[in-house]
Amino acid sequence: MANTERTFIMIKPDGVHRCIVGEIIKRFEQKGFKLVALKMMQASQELLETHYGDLSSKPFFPGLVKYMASGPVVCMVWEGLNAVKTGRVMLGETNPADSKPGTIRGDFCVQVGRNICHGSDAVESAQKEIALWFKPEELVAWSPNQAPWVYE
Ligand code: DAT
Ligand code: MG
Repeated sequence: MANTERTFIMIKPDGVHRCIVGEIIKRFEQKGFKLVALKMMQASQELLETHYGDLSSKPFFPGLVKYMASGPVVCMVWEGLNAVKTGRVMLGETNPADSKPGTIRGDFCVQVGRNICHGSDAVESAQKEIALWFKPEELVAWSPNQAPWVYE
């Protein structure tokens, strides 16, 4: 069952403008995770305020919402063994200055306020975020041919 853990990964407006969408999708594909849902959209301020609700008291909150609403985002659900934790490792630290080379933030950005991608931080928050950003019918049920080569 753990192989069906799901995480919500979002490419932020800077990642879209800077043409890193394909690179980020490539990394999750190549890792062996299964793409369950994918869409590009312009997020509303209301949706972003809900998504980042836990951070509403932070001084950077208004700037964060403005930045996230400043352009399109690419929203994805990826599934696999330890998808939440491993997804966060693949993204790197919140502050790109602390992110190791080889991680997405470590390789492609420099400042915390322009860190190009979002990833759920726990299984519970992943479930909440997936339900917030996707309708149930947008999650696609399918069996990748590679599954027996990714999992023993
Ligand atoms: P993460 O995105 O790694 O889960 P978070 O949930 O603590 O990090 O914060 C959400 C986003 O808010 C983060 O990706 C970038 C922004 N942010 C966090 N700390 C910040 C700060 N000190 N200054 C500016 N933006 C910040
Ligand atoms: Mg977070």
